[in-house]
This record gives sequence, structure tokens and C-alpha cells, in this order.
Amino acid sequence: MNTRLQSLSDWVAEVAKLTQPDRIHWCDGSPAEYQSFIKQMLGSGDLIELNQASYPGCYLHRSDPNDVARVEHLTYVCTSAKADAGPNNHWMPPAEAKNMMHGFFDGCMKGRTLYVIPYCMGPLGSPYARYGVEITDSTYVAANMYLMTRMGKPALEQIEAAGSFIKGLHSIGELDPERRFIMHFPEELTIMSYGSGYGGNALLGKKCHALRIASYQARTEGWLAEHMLIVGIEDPEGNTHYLACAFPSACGKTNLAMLIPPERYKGWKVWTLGDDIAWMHLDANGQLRAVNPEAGLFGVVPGTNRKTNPNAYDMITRDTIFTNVAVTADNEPWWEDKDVGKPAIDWQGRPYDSANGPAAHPNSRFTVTAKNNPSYSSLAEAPEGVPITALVFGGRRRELAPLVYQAKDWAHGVLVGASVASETTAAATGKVGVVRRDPMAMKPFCGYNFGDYWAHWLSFADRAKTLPQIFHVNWFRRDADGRFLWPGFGENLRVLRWMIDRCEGRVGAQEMPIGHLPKPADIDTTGLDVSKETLEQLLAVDRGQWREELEHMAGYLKTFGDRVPKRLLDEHAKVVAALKA
Ligand code: OXD
Ligand code: MN
Repeated sequence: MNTRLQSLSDWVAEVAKLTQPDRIHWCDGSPAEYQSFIKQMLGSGDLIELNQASYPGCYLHRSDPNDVARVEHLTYVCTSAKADAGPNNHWMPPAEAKNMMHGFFDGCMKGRTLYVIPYCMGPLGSPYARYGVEITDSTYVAANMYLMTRMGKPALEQIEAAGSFIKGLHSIGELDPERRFIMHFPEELTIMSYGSGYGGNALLGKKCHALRIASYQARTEGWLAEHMLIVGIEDPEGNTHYLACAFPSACGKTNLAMLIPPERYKGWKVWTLGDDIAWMHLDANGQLRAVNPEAGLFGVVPGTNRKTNPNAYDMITRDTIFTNVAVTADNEPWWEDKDVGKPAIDWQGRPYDSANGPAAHPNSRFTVTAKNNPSYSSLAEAPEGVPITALVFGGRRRELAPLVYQAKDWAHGVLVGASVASETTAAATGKVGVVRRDPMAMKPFCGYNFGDYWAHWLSFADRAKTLPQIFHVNWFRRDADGRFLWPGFGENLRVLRWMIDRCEGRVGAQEMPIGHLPKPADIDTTGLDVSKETLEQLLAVDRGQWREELEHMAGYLKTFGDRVPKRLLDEHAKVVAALKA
């Protein structure tokens, strides 16, 4: 027995009986153990050593070509009542789902090692931290969990003291897309994932625990588990404001979290606290505070270069696991828009030929500890988290949504968040570039009915003392020829600055039916190739298009029936009326 917690040793024994591994390894989370995982995978061919002179400690994993993204159509929330999972989730009766999964897991670890991974989400010992144990038969998963979470002995000690943990059972199975399911049982705080080794499906601390299960727990306990980056913006006077921002997958959360201020913004600093997930609680003074449950980054690689994200570019030159990138003739990792080198071998290990498509998979990823990030905030490990000044929602929209607008108040902000829609990306299997509703960027991640989720968001208005201001941004608006109107990346700081000025009451706004928009003169475009006309286009609100948008939103809200809170419908009606006026 490797733990004094009976419920944990019983569970491990039960899983071992079902899955029949050759060996059981309890992860201690030490650097030596991580090195042993690397060595083992180099031996088995699961990892390929990259150029150790220029990329020390960096390795490449090539996944099965059928296993490169999250599989939303195979991801289920299994609550006793279907309505509790809501139309936003796939659902199966829990008993049926467990029965099917047990069939898959039966004997699946024969010849393999069963890893027991105790992990902590959030700063160790923080009142906001939560604990889980993942069982997996994948060394790649164990190594990634080492980089992404606080895993091993210290987490186990906390679990033993608390006596409870989230159970996550994972096997790569046969990597057969026909035998692949990601099942959540929020009422039992249990996850079962079979048939995929891809991050979002297999690193169970991330989407499965820190979003789907945690959002369910957060609702009953009065807090929020959100698909949000957390960033600190320090002005030249040394004042830092913390923002939490929700964008759908592969829409630039990592870039915004690691932004480098443009030349003109001397004295400004941007600090990263998290790039994907925020857990937010009201503290004793009624102030919303955020912690990042994760300890590492699992980011999209293509597009990362010295211009778009210099911090990330540097961060992934050492101690990084790359998945599905290409390699150069010098054995360096390569991806589309990397501004140096050229691909020799593509992500599938074939000699590169542009006729086969991109050299790196569009959803190729890096896994790296957050400590590698030069802009990692000293408060990222603070047990009490950071106070949040503003919440920002955004999507990838060619038209309609202006560069930025501010919600009129909290309830209107909840409608703004609920109305997020975005073009789909390669982060999930399926068609790319189709606009879909993605409320709060949580469509793939909310562990319960969206109707109840919006009601939970609205409840903060009655419970908090000071609530963050809520904004919406769209970095992706294009002109008639398809060109982006806004330069994005580091220049987004100009927009964040306007938001902070709004929160501090330092700047006015234009009152529009959809919210408060900046006066064009208040967005600093000095030194940018953004003309007055372009800025006007970026801030344009087309009433006809917005009326259609609100009609579409009304239809969407209807699909949640009587679970939609009346307050949200009232907010919707107010905007409709304002657009008519
Ligand atoms: C992610 C995602 O990997 O959202 O963060 O898909
Ligand atoms: Mn994400």
C-alpha cells in the first residue's frame, strides 16, 4: 500500500483488478521521475529527441494521426437527470455509460504500467486548491501531468489529509476512434476517458476536472470555474490591474496572457498568471479573486514567433514536450509561421511535401511548466489569488462585433458573455471556421445546463460587494477583402488600457444599444497603420446586423426552455428595445 488513505488504495486496487496492468507506479512528482519517463519514451519511440544544443530538454511526440484534438462529439456529462446536463452537453444515463466504459477498460492495461498520479489544481495548500488522482496507462500523460499540474507526493499528502479527491481513470486503449469516449459523472466527482492520448481528452486535470467537474462543484459552492486566462497589467506608476479573459480555444488566450507591450508603452509590464483556466471566488470582503488551477501551459504552437509572442517563443526553447510539430534538417522543431528554418519532416514523420498540407498539425502543441515563462507573475502561486478588475469575453468574428465594448452592468455583462459566438478552430475535431454559439467560451467545458449556469453567474450581482466590469473584444474583425482591421498581439494592450481607464473612471464612452463603446479618439493608435476610417470601421455597430444577431440569440436561448433565467431574457429584451429605438 502506497497511501494511508483507504479509499484511494481501494480504488487503485479495484481499477488494477479491472484493467490488469503488469506494473503499478505511484508517481512521486520528482524531477528524477520525470527524467525516467523521458528516458523510457525515448526508448519506446514515443518521444524523439530534438536538437539538444539549440533546444535543450525538448522532445517531440507524434500522436496517432486520428488523435490530434478534443472530441466534443464523444464527450459526455452523465448526470442522473438529462436536463441537468442540458442541451449544451451530450448525455448518457450514468449506469449505461459506466457499463460501456467498464467493458472498454476490462483488461486494457495488460502488458502496460498503471500510473497513479495524485495532483493538485491551484497553489498547493491554497483554500481554493482542489485535488484529484488520475490513473493512466500512458507515460506521455504522466510526463505531461508533471508539467501541467502540481503532481506527486505533496499532492498525495494533501489528499490524505482531506480524505477526498476527484477520481479520473484514463487509458489510451487502442486509440480507436470507434472506441473513444470522455465521460464525466459530476454527481460522483468521477471522470472516465478511453481511447485518446490528446491533452484535452487525456490530461484529466485540465478540461475534465478544472472545467467540467469544477464548474459543477462551483455552482453548488458559489464560485466560478471558467475558460479564462488571467493577466496582470502594470502601468508605469507601478499599479497592476488583473483581468480574466474568456476566448474560445485557439483564439489567442496564450498570446494575450504573455503579451509584450509595444515599443511606445515604455514602463508597462504584463504578467501572466494563467493562460487557459481561472477559478474565481468571492473573498470575505465580497471581492472576486482568481487563481490559475494549472501549473503549466499546453499551447497551440503554429503562429508562435518573435513578433506574435516573443515570450512564448523563448519559453519553448527548453524543457518542452512538442506534440505533432514538424522538424527541420537540423532536428529543430518547426511550425507554420515560425520565422526561422524550414521543415524537412512533417508532423506525421514523412518527408515534408506541401501537397500533404501543413508541416505541423494546425493543433500541434507545446507542454511546458509555467515557470519557464519569463513573464510569470510572482503572485501566480499566491494562495489567495489576485483581485479581478475586469472580465473580458471575446470571439473570432469577421464582422458584427466591434473591437471593444463594455457591458452596462453585471446582468447585461452576463448576456454579453452568454452571447459569445466564434468561428471554430482546429482545437476540436470538426469543421473549422464555422460561427457557433460558445457562451462564455464554455460550450465544450460547462459541466451542467447552461440555463442554470447563467443563473449562477447572475447570482453574483446579489452576493458581491464590488464586481468586475465586463467587456467584449473582437481582435479578428476583417474588411471586405478579408484583411484583419486590427494589428492584434502586443498592440492589444492599447485596448486593455482603455478598459482599465473605464474601470478607474478616467475615460468616457459612447452609449450604444449594445453597450459602451470607446470614442475613437480614446483608442491610442499612435504609430499604428490604422487610419481614422479603419478605426471607425472597427468601432461600427450595424443595427441591422445586431437585430439579426439578437434574434438568433433569442432562438438559441429558447433551446434551454424554462431553465433560462428571466433576468437574462429581460436583459435581452432591453437590448432589442434599444436597437429599435
Ligand atoms: C485547450 C483547448 O487546449 O481549449 O486549451 O482546447
Ligand atoms: Mn482552452
